[in-house]
Formats: sequence, structure tokens, C-alpha cells
Amino acid sequence: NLSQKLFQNVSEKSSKYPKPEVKFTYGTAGFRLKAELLPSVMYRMGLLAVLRSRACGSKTIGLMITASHNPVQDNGVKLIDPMGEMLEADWEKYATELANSDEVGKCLKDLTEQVKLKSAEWNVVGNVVVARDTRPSGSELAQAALDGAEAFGGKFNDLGILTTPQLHFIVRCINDPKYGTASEEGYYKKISSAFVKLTKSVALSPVNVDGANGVGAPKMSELAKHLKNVLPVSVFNDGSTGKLNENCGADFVKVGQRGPEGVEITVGGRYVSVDGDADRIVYFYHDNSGGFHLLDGDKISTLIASYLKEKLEESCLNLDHGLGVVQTAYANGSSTAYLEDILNVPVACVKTGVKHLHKKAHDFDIGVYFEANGHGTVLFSVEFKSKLEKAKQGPDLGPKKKAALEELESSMNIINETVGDAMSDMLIVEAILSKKEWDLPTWDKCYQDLPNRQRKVQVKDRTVIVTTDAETKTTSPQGLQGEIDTLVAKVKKGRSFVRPSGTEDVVRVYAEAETREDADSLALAVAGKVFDLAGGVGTRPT
Ligand code: G16
Repeated sequence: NLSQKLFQNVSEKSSKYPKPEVKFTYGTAGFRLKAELLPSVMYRMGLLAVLRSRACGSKTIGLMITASHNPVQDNGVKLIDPMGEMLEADWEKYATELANSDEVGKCLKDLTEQVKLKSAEWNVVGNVVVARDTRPSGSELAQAALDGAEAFGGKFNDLGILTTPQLHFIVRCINDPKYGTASEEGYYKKISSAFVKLTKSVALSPVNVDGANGVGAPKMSELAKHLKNVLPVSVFNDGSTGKLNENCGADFVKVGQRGPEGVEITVGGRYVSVDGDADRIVYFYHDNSGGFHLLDGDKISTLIASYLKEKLEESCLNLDHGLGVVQTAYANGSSTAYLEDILNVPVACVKTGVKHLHKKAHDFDIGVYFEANGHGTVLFSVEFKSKLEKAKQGPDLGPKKKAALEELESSMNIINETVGDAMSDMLIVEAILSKKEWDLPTWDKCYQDLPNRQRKVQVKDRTVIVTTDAETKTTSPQGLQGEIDTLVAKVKKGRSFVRPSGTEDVVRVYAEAETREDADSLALAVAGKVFDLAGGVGTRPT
């Protein structure tokens, strides 16, 4: 029978992609490793994408090949569900099982039975679209994924080089054409025309973009062409000389709290850094004395939340679940206090990983979610959308209400609701700043970040660290949390937590305090305890 033949075919073709001696795990954002270890994973994710598509009644599934903020020699893969969201959590374990199996055909057959594909569904086509970032290993890995999709009888389309959020957008549009036109061009047109409408074509000063020497650079230039000179965009670190994510990009700027190489920073200029697949963004500027200032994901979420809240109030839309913000433990304590005490916005805290924030943001009618590292977006509920639509037709709209409704609608069309998106986030920030007539220092003054520091600790096995309470506390190894509590108690406004990274082989340490000195020494002391109690390797942190 057809299915038996397919599983046989899958097994035979898999010999082209032998599995190395590695234990693969679907981490914070899919599989991430040195590129040479990944061909077998890609082949298998091609298979899984076809299975997922069949299980979703033939809806198209996306497969993005990227290692985002990681170095150029790494690569990875993330699967995208029909509505453009991250792969459903239940399927992450199937992905891990299939990636590690010694008998691919049998494992796929077992998974097929587990996901209970009824025979009626079995014959539906599995549809997959694949894209990749600019890493040199990308095209070979994409071929492995396409081979997998083909071996399992799927229909597939190679979309070439795209940013991660562009692929999320396209997947959504294929499955839900109301959302937009399913192409790169359709993406630029939707977000840029909404931007031009919202800013009413007021000419803005140029924004300077650090493209991290990755896919964000050419795509930002492409976006600029659609902005009709309303917003001039000047791109540096465009990949013509430097290496991907090396001494540049959103992660380098956020973690190092300094500007990227590759540009002379001018006082009064607006600068942004994106990461290797352009799903994160941070802003920065230099003050008159050359001091560096970072406006990270927390600053972006507070800016967007305050603007949308104001427009919501002016529009008089009556919503059951209102507007809220979702953060992680990395959010600066000052940002949470500003949201709760000054803006009166409810704040939820969840585990690291956009997939967790995205899920929680659905609790609100307008759910603004951002990680401090600049990864985030806004979700608008079905109820919000239908009330907005109805209100626009209302008989006695005053000019203020009418304008607020239009602004809400344009904002929604600028924002990529499927996932965090550097380009669309930049446009919404630029639009809000222009409407408020704010420069970066004015925005920055909304609240002052508590000094903070992040460190990485190398350990033998990072899974010995187990966390709870949205990663704010550890339950293992024994004694570690007690040590952290003691260190934190000695410091004014101190806070610290540790967690195993889901994208790198390290334990991450975060610390904040009232002074820079205390934040730095708290981070160092906690890193030392992790090294001692969690099996540190190499030199103890100094
Ligand atoms: C990915 C995830 C983010 C996460 C980051 C770091 O970002 O999408 O949600 O914050 O990894 O995760 P971890 O601390 O577990 O290594 P990206 O931009 O690399 O895809």
C-alpha cells in the first residue's frame, strides 16, 4: 500500500543523510548546532513538516533554516505552524524523537500513528515552504530538507533567502489569505503602506541600521524602497566585509551594552541593530558626551504599550481583556515598575522563548510581548478586530475617535502578528516616535534602567540546572538557589537568576542592582556559584 511504500522510500533516501553521534534537542528556537552536524536533522524536519501539514488538513508548514544570533558556522531549523506561529509545543518532542532515531522510516511510521492521521487524512497533500538566512551552509541544508519533504510525498516550495519573520508572514498568508499577499513583495507592501498612512507622509530623519552582516541588511534596503522616502534607511554591516553577528548585531549590542563595530556613531542619530535572521531589534544612540545608551526590548514594549493604550482609550472600544504586556525574567525591574505603576498596564512574566510569550499574549485583546533582547511583537484578538471594524462604521464618530480607530488599524497592519520582526517593529517604533515628536533621548527618559549584567558559564552538562517560577528560581543543583538568595540580599535593588540556554551550550546568568558596580559584582559572584555547584569547566569566572 501507498503508505508502506512511502516509509520505505523515506528509509532508503535517509542513507544520503547519516545521523552523527549527537543527541539532538529541539531547544528555545528549534535545533541549533554546528552546520556540519545538521544535514540529517534537516532531512528529518522535511519529513516532519509534511506530517504536520497532513495532520493540519494540508495547511502549509514553514521550515526556516537559520541560527539567528549564533555565529556563522552554526545553523539551525525552526518549524512554523499554519497561522505563522511557532510549532505547537507537543510536536517539539516528535521533532526530537525523529531527529535522534536510528530507524527513520519506522520512527516516522510510529509518529504517524501517534498523531492519529485517519486514513481519510492520510491521502491529503503535505505542503511545505522552506527559506534560509544568508549563512553559507544554508543552501545545502535547505536541499536536505526539501529531499525529506519529497521522500515523504510532500509538495514543497523553496523560497530562497528571507528573514525568519518574512517566512512566518508568508506561511500565514498562504493559509489565511485575508492576512496579506503570500510573497516577499506582499510583505513589504502591507507594512510599508500602513506605515506611510500612519505617519501621514511626514518626512522623517534617516534611521541607521546595523544589519549584523546578515539577511536583515539586504531586506532592510528592499523595505526602504517601499517607504517612498518617508523614512530614509541607511544600512551598515551589510555583509560586504564583516562576518555575520561578529562584533555587531542585536545580541552583541544588548549583551555587551556597547555599539557595534562598522559605524561611526553620530550624536543625534537614531541607530538600530538587528540580529542574524532579523527577528530582533534594539535601538541605541550616543549622548553629547559620547556616552552609549541602549533602548532594548523593554523600552520598545513600553513605548508601544503606552501608545496603543492611549489610542484604545481615545477610541472608546470596550474590551473584556484589555491591553497587557508579557515579559520574561530578563526584563529590567524598572520597566516592569513603569508599566504597572505609571502606565497602569498589567504585566505577565513567562519563561524565555518567544513561543512562551506569544502564547501568554493571547490572554489580552492587545497583547504586547517583548523579550529584553529585542524579540517581540503585538497580538490583536479576534474580538478587538471585529469591534474595531464595527466602530469604524459607527454613525457619530467624532474626529478624535475616528483618528484613534484609524491609527489602531494602521498600527495593526504595520505589526507582524505572527512573530517578533525587526523590520515591522522598527516601523511601528518610528511611527510612534514621529507622532509623539520624540527623539531617542526623550523616549529613553520614560524610565531609567537598573544597571544589569549578563554572563555565560561553561559547565559539563547544563541540564543539571533546573528552574521554576518562569525561570526566576532554580530547584537544582541543590543549594544553588540558597547561595543566590544570600548574594542578592546583600545588594540594594538586587535581583539575579540563572538558566540553561536553549540555543548555546552555556548557563546564562543575569543580575541587576541599584549601581553598575553592584550589578557587575553580583553577576560575577553568582557565575562563580554556578561554576562551583553545577560542574563548571575551564577557568572559574573572573
Ligand atoms: C532565540 C529565541 C529567543 C531567545 C533567544 C535566546 O532567539 O527565539 O526567544 O530569547 O533564542 O535563548 P536562550 O537564552 O535559551 O539561548 P534567536 O534570535 O536566536 O532566534
